[in-house]
Amino acid sequence: MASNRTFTMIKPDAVKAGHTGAILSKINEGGFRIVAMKKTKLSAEKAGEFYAVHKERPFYQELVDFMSSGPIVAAILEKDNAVEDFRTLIGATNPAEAAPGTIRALYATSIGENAVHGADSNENAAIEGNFHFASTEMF
Ligand code: 3AN
Repeated sequence: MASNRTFTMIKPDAVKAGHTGAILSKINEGGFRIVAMKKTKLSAEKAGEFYAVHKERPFYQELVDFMSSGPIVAAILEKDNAVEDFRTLIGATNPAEAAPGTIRALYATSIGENAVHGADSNENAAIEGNFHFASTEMF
């Protein structure tokens, strides 16, 4: 059965460009309920830990440097079929390939600086949510 929770981050590029409010509106209009949310900044060490699964990929260091370059907004979101529906709402990793109207089509500038993160499985959604939030911060 599909889990009803996913995990997202509004990435440093989108926060810096002032798109936080617009992206939260899209999330709201998409029918997601906010379970937990905070604005924070990842250290390079924390960003490296979060993206450890990509350690062997050529863009790993670039990704860690970018994700620790400025504040992000992290959130746990709730909706039926949350992981899949959220990935539909954000669009393809490469904004040039993202469907019109998706968050990445609207706000991402490149494949590396692509405005938002969305968990890719129920298992990772739970791991990533627990990485950023204590259970006492989830409502
Ligand atoms: P998604 O975030 O859509 O699940 P992944 O898991 O393939 O995409 O990649 C994780 C993150 O790594 C992306 N959100 C993006 O910021 C970065 N990334 C992916 N591919 C590249 C690339 N070719 N060059 C630079 N950064 C990349």
